[in-house]
Amino acid sequence: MAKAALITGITGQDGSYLAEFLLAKGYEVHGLKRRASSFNTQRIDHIYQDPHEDARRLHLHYGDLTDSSNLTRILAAVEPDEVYNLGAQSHVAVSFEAPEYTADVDAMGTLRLLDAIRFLGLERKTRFYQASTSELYGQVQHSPQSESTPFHPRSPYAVAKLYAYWITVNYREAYGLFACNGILFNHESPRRGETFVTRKITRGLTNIAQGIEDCLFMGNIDAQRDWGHARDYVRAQWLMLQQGAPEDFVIATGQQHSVRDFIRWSAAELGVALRFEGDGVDEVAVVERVTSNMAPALRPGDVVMRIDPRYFRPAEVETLLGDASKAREKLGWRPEVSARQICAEMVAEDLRAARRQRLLMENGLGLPISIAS
Ligand code: NDP
Ligand code: GDR
Repeated sequence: MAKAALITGITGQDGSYLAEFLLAKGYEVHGLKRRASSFNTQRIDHIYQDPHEDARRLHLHYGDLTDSSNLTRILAAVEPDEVYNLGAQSHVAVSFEAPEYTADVDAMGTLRLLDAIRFLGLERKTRFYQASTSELYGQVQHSPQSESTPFHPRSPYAVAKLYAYWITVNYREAYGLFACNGILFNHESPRRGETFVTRKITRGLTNIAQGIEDCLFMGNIDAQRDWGHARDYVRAQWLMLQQGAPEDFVIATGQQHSVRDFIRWSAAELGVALRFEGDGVDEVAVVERVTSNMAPALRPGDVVMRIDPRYFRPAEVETLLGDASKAREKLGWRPEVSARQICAEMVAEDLRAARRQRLLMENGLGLPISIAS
């Protein structure tokens, strides 16, 4: 019998890669999808299977982490071997604007799922993965951060995820549930949401290079992150649920770069050398040289990035760097893609989209795309 998995957040970056990964392993994959006024399944359209096909192995269920009765009904119907709780209001800056909703989905949503598993008597059958985060470390107490580094969350998102982390540990200790926290550091891909910093940069700069936009407006470009590839990280999520006993694991590359580095690399992928000038809110990125035909709209002296304080956060996480030794030793996991390679892959994808958009616009068929975050 094929194993069955339920993925909340299947329409998101990680959910789409995990669904592909589990289908390739022969799983029956069930996904929770939110009702929206327009289609929100673009990331999984390529693996969609028609509900009329008898042999299909991907099933989507309407649902929401704020709705217990619906979660209970889906769990009762699917009786999954594995649950991956990836669904979340996942944007840190947005969590300052919608703190209560973020807590409801990210903290209470996790409790609702765990308690539904218990209520249905599935705690001996169903293994549970919780999408925990390096944001738990927030104001970091020690570097690099490992499973034993103390937490100090710095946003409503991180505080909600702290509750989710501990309720996962609690259901493991109290009820013997096979439940694991993956403390994942930032991971990116061409499927990354457009308002997260890496995708905002690759999409913004490719649009600017093609003459679709004029300038990228950024927040704190001194922030330092440990960026890995989402495809590498979903493999770690699965590995955690295949162990003999449930444990929590840090997943990271152990390499750190600044947002400014990511801007510089993205421009370099387009054959554009940038110079950063000025300080603080007056800092700008200026084109120094253009050495390719990928940026026909740019000339030396053009300003392609400015700072806009609206993108500063009320409390910032300045620096994150992970120590994934435990995952390396116990899971045999290691990252295969570097931050620089991820940047190249993202720029290549976004350049294709920007060129398409420019062709449409030149033929009177398209409107400029907004790069606001
Ligand atoms: P995304 O923002 O790409 O995806 C989030 C998913 O959650 C989407 O499918 C979204 O649905 C769904 N969702 C949002 N609100 C609800 C709700 N109320 N009920 C049900 N589903 C909901 O996130 P990622 O794929 O990047 O991240 C996956 C998980 O991992 C998240 O929990 C995130 O917090 C966590 N995480 C991510 C890291 C990263 O660097 N990517 C690092 C560490 C942790 P819709 O498509 O309809 O919006
Ligand atoms: P993060 O990711 O907050 O780490 O959360 P994000 O890409 O949003 O920000 C990373 C850093 O870049 C700085 N920054 C900007 N960020 C955005 N979004 N837009 C900007 O214009 C900008 N300018 C500078 C931020 O201040 C920050 O320091 C992500 C999410 O996926 C979470 O769900 C996950 O838990 C963590 O990663 C690990």
